Amino acid sequence: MSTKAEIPVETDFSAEVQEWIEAFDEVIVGEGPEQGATLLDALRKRARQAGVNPPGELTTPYINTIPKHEEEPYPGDQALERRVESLIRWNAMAMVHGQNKKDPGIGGHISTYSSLATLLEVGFNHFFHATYGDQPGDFIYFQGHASPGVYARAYLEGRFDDQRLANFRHELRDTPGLSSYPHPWLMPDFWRFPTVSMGIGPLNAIYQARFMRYLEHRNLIEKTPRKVWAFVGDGETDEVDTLGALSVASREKLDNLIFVVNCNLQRLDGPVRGNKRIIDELEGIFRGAGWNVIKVIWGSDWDKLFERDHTGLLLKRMEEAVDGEFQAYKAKDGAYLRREFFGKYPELLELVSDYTDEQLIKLHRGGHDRTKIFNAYKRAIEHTGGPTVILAKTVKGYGLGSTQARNASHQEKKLSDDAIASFVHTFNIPVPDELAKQGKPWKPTPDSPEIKYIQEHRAKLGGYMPRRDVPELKFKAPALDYFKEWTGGSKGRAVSTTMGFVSVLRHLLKDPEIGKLIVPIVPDEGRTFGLESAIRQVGIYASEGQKYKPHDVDMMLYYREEQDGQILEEGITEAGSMASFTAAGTAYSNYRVPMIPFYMYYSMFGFQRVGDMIWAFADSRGKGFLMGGTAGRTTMLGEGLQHQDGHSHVLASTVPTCLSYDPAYVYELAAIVQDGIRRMYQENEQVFYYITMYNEDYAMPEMPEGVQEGIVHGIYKLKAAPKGKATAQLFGSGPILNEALKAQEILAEKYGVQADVWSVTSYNELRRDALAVERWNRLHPAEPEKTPYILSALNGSKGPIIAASDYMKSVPDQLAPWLLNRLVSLGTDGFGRSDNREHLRSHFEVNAESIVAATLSRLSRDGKFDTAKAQKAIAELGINPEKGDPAKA
Ligand SMILES: Cc1ncc(C[n+]2csc(CCOP(=O)(O)OP(=O)(O)O)c2C)c(N)n1
Ligand SMILES: [Mg+2]
Repeated sequence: MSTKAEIPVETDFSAEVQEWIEAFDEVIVGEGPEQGATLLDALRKRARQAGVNPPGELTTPYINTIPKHEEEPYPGDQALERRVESLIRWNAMAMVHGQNKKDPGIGGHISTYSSLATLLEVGFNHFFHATYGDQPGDFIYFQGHASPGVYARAYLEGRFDDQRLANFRHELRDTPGLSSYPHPWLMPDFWRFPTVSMGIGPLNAIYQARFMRYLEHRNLIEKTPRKVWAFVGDGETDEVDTLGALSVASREKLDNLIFVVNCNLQRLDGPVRGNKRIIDELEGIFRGAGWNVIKVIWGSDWDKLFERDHTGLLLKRMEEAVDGEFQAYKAKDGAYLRREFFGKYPELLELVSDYTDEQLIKLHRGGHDRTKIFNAYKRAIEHTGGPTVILAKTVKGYGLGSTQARNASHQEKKLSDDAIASFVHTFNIPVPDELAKQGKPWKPTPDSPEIKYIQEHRAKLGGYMPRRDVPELKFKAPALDYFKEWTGGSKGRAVSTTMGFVSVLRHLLKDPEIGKLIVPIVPDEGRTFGLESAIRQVGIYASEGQKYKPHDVDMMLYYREEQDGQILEEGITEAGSMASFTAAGTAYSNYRVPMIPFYMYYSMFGFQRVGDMIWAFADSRGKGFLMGGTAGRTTMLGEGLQHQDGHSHVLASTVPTCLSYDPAYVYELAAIVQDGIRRMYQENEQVFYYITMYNEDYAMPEMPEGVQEGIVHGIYKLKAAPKGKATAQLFGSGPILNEALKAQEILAEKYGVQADVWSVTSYNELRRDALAVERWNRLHPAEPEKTPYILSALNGSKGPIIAASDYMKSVPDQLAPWLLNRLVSLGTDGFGRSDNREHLRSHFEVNAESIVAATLSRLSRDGKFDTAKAQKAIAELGINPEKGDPAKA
């Protein structure tokens, strides 16, 4: 047992507190630490009873965080706002309902918005700024499935007419449609942030808030009270993406970030936490991660009951009930609630004895109570030093009669006539009878009090939301000449394309015009790519600067963190890095500053790991460069199966706006980057780039004359057959181009076969061009045929084509339909292995010997080379024809 003397004494307590401490010490010393713990536990419970939330506890009682006596009165006209909200509810429902009547199966959702309506409306009327002076306003990430409500508000505001609503999920008609969910690609004047893939919205919102700070700290935008609001489903919090970056927000003290979790207790199939309470769980998680948590659980009409209850039983009963029960209370009637909830304790039954069943069922949840929501939002925007989450308890399918709080609510698209009648009655909708019966959208005239009210409130907040605009940018991209150090070759020095890229990047960072716009992003791979010099040059962004003296401070390339640092060193999070890339790549619209992000990462951990984030980036009309480092299944040596990427180019080809390149030489890479900046920022094309870069060192040649066009289109002839006319064509990409060049020599010297060598920088782009040309030809049979770029480039070159790369065979195979000669693809299908490049290339059959063997074998089958000689050559080249297939190994 410890003695009093052993307990270290805190001296800075007040005398009064000191007495308490001494008393506590006595207990520990006299009765042992267990008794100390019991005492603490008792005190904590006592504190709770007295309404004191002991600091350090992760969950608090199941009541509103803001007590009634601290509430401010609601600043708006509640009755009028309720009417407006009812009209929006009506129109959202009528739009989805009508569309499904017209076109069964077209889908749409009514239950998500019905739970979210008040949470959004309080924001639209009192909080969401479209602008701050001449600066852009707040950013709102809407729950994707609540889109019908957002459209219905825009309809009341006069932004959409009846025809536009009639085109909900009818996007392919002559007039503009309304996309199913928030998609900036489909509605570029309206939506800013795609959110419907669960988890992507909240993750992007966190990094958006941080990127806003980054731009402020770097003096690229003005500091404003601008907020990022993310409306998140409670079911959506199951996604690791939703909760995985919470600590970023608290660490970075993002008080410009507000999450509102719509806790309607349900997801698609059923309850989110039937056997527990999701609000408690989320409170613990967010609080533990350092967020300011505001719970909005009960509506104002419960306040009276809490005041009446002197037994503490009401709270006790609430904390006994689980979400499955809370859901059932709203799916059933007042009698059920009385029996099952209040009925457990006679004192509680007594508490509501003067309430009718009708009154009981109308007891509101906090997320449907304007005053509670207003106060929570107000606290959230006033909170400083960190992010806030509002956990708002709501009812899924609120007010939708027999659809309310049912497990099947989420899928509900159409209401019965009875349900419509009850809807009109519940919300007291002033819609004319005829339209009500037909379930048709309706709005009052522009001079009605409802419309005037919302117009005035929006005008006060700077205009309509959501809205996306793109300012005209006068951007002048550097010409190719600007990169002459890199197009000039490495003068015999062996370097990698990665090293080449980093020096191109450093050059860009120094540029007096566009240098400040460059955003290098890296997930803890800076050293892998040799970024140390850039770290020294522009520093790593650290919102609080560098509070410590780095151990390597006396070295030239020390680890430099700065409040205005330019590099985003994200730590080990490809998803987070992608979110930063998204914030930076859309800054041209969101902040009116054309930031140019270069996100460098292990190519293996890109498209296949965060592919959905990349898809959302494309939907967002993002611009920038994804730089897939340590690329190639055989060039990335040693690391084995999980690191060696031989397929990211296949995946890149699936994203419509992604232009992907696999350059072999630094001059190719420089030409692609130059063209990319021009196309994206000067010509304002809606594309982005994926460029693979490798870590194999070799001498980089000087850029030959006249190849710039070929590089950006995807192919050019690098080296014609050494002696006379070629009878075979060798395609190479990335470092495997060097193997093709070696093969060209072996073929000529040992086997007397002449071959041309082509550098293919992008099969994906060549295929897209060929598909577009083919489509045009197909649709214009009477016109002279156009020729795809690949065929004009080849210009009648003779002989089979042997295409080798460090990527899967399906990459070159994409061109097969258009090539006039037989294509033989060599590639890295199959799982990687840990070994050196020589063994890897031999294993995957992409080395020079395999290219030679493939060429001779093809020529012999075409009757252009002796078959016995071809067989013998395979042995001479050291290839075992009976070895296992690497694609299956
Ligand atoms: C990544 C992903 N997985 C699955 C879905 C399909 N889905 C759409 S809504 C939904 C349930 C949403 O529940 P919740 O987040 O609680 O939102 P609520 O509609 O209840 O407000 C699911 C599973 C999706 N959109 N995205
Ligand atoms: Mg839900």
